[in-house]
Amino acid sequence: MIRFDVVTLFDGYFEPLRTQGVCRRAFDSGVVQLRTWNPRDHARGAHRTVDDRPYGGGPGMVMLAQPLHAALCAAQAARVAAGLEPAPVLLFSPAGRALRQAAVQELAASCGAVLVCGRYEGVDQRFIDLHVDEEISLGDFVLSGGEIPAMALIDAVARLQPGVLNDALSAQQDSFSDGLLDCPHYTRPPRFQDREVPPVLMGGDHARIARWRRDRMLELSWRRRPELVRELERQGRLDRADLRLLAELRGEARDDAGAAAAAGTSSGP
Ligand code: 9D3
Repeated sequence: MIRFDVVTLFDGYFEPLRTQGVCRRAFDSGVVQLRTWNPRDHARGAHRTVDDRPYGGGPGMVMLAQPLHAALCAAQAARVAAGLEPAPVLLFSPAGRALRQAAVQELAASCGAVLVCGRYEGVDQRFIDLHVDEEISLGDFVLSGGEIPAMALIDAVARLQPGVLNDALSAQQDSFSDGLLDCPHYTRPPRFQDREVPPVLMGGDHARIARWRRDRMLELSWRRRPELVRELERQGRLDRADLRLLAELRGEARDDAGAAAAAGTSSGP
């Protein structure tokens, strides 16, 4: 069982997780639990204010520390009342470290976390200093708040829980679990709009199929995400056939990329 407590001004975002797809199955079976906490329910005054203008001036609004603090304390108290420890507090923020599968896997093996969703220009720094263990971003693009990143994390964790995916192997064999992008996939029919399935996949030679898939993973990763290939190389996780294909690909790049690559000053495409 893994439990997420989400501190958010927009709890409605999280409803679809409970009623759709893989996450729904995880919630229905109880392996993932989700509870939302709205800072507005802990805000003071007739207007239940949750934000204010930034000291020092500037655009936008800043989330008040007090309603966030009260919502977070309520969430942690509820965890303790349910017999759990208080959980690590993760803040979704554009200034966080980008989420990666290694962190998803770590979280999937834990009792969960409190996820705090930022809105507006940001969150009063004193709340962050007091409570936040880690700041997480979804990547270098601008969203309107942390709710969608929080949903992305919950989805990524839920599908790793035992019994949630139809096929346990597909969770295990994921891209990123093995550090490479996935190979192309094909299904029926054998011919579509004059395009055929690669013959090796129709041949039934499982060793050849495995090698073809591995080669396509390496080739795609090397073309699109050369840093992934370099990381596996550094970790010594490439076999001799992998290294032979890479040497071929690098030879090709010399033709395309010209003198710099030929001089050995470039290791990517
Ligand atoms: C000019 C400074 N902006 C930072 C890029 C202000 C700002 C924009 C958007 C501050 C907060 C937000 C709202 N975004 C999030 O809360 C957020 C986010 C994101 O925008 N991109 C990727 N990951 C995340 S996690 C939370």
